[in-house]
This record gives sequence, C-alpha cells and structure tokens, in this order.
Amino acid sequence: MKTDNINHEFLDGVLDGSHPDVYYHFGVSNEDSLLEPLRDVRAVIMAGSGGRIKEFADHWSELNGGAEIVAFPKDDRFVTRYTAGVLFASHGMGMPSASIALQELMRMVFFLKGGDEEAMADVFWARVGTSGGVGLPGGTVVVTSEGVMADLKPYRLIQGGSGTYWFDSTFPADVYNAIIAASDHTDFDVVSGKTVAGNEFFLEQFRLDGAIRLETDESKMEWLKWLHDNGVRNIEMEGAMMAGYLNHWGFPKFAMICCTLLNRLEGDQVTASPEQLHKFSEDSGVVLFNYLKSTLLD
Ligand code: R2B
Ligand code: URA
Repeated sequence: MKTDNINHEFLDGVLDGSHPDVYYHFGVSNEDSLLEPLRDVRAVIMAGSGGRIKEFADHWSELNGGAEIVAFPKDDRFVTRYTAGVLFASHGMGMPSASIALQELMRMVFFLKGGDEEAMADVFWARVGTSGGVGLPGGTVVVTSEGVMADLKPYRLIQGGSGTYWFDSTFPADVYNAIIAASDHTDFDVVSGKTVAGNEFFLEQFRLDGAIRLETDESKMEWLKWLHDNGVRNIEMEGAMMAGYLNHWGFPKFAMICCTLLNRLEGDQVTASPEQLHKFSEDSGVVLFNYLKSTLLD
C-alpha cells in the first residue's frame, strides 16, 4: 500500500475514536454494529445495478453453504450485501456516481481492517459490468488491462490547487491473467485489452444515436479504429477511475470484468434480445465466480 496517499489526516481519527466516519451514501457509519461481521471482508465486488448485486450475493451465499447475507438498510443510492467474506455493492452509472461508492468503500475497508496495510492489501476488488465491444462481437468477456479515457490518456481530474491530477489507471497483470486462466473452458471468449471509460454513454462514446449528435459517420469510425489500433477492446463508463483510485492507495489486487453487448464497429444501438442480454450478463458473472472460487473457497 502507498501509505502517504491514504488520507491519514481524516482516517486515523476514525481508528482512535476521535470522530466517526459516516458512509453517507451507504446509510451506515463505522459505529454501526451491522459492520462488525464485515471485518472478515476478503473481496469487494461492484456492479452498476442493484439487482445484479442481490443475485451475486445470493449465488455466493449458496456456494458457501447458505451463509448469512447482511443487507444494508439504505438502498436508494447503492444496494449493498455482505456474505461469506465478500462485500457486494452497486455503484450506479458513470464515474461521478461510482467514485462516490468507491471512496466510501475504501474508507470502510480502511476502518474494517483497522488501517493494517497488509490486511488491506489482501482485499480483492472488482467491477463486473457491461460494455460496448471494439472489434469484438456481443457476448465476449473483456478483462481490462488498462483503463483510459476517450483520448486514450489515463484517468485524471481537475484539481483547484494543482491543475490536472493524473492517476495511474492500469490494472495488475497478474490478476487479469489469473482471471482469464480461471475461465479457460467457457463457451464464450474471455480476452484482455484496454478499456475506454467515457463520461457519457452517447457523446463521449462517439455515438450517433443520442438526442445530441456531435460526430459524423467518418469521425466516429476514425475514433473507433484509432482505439482498436491502440489495443482498446471495449468501452464503458467507470473502469479508469476505479483503477486510478485503487492504485492511488496501492491496492495490489483488482480487476474489471465486462461483457460486450454489441460490436461498436457495427453500430450504436443495443439491439440484442432480452435473452441474449441475460446470457451476456450471466457470462461476466461466471468469469467472476470462477476466479472467486479459485481464490477464496477453501
Ligand atoms: C456500462 O453500462 C452502463 C451504461 O449502460 C455504464 O454504467 C457502464 O459502464
Ligand atoms: N455500456 C456502455 O457504457 N457502452 C456500451 O456501448 C454498452 C454498455
């Protein structure tokens, strides 16, 4: 872990009881007894939708002999479940929403592990989601090697004091390679590649089917081909920020696993049937659970 980058000014006072930490968007604080069982947390799994979180937690509980599921009472922002060493939390859509979830979850993990850097470094983080494929058909699962923004540069934010703050938004290679290896007998392809995180589903993903259109057929295809030539295999909306924040604290184990819903070289609209979409989304869950089983089940 990179101890200098952890916000000790605020977080050390939580550990010594000087002040509480309120994880406002999750509706809990470090003083809630609900968090007590979560001290054993070994993985934090995030997904965009709350429904997905409930399904994941039910499945992980079943795989662990019907382990008890702790449900956080507040669910109007994020849906959260804990069972058998895994905290499952939704993050909504886009980096502004997901950054709120991730910052509060990082603080929660800091508290749950008593600030012990070795214990924190053992925690595995993942986002499981959907994406648009770049040169890949719908139904492929992409395990991200590097998160970039729409200009192929790493994640960054505008910071008052220091201008632009750049993050390292790469993903650890040992982890994405192990995830792919744990899913080597699936009936769908699992590949690694760079992933663009767009700040918009339409405009920053160069779609032509939004209410607002800023691109032409030519400029869209030029962008998509440029991405493809530079190793990008899919486009979504959160990964670059997630990798940036987790690297900032020095977490060594994290990943992003996304199914593709369409090939963006062939179109913009998501026209797959509900059955196909269900299968695509199940498949990214299969890849996650193959890895969790290989690492967390005794
Ligand atoms: C993938 O899908 C969502 C948009 O449909 C967004 O959260 C993402 O990253
Ligand atoms: N999610 C995205 O952000 N983009 C897509 O094209 C599909 C899913």
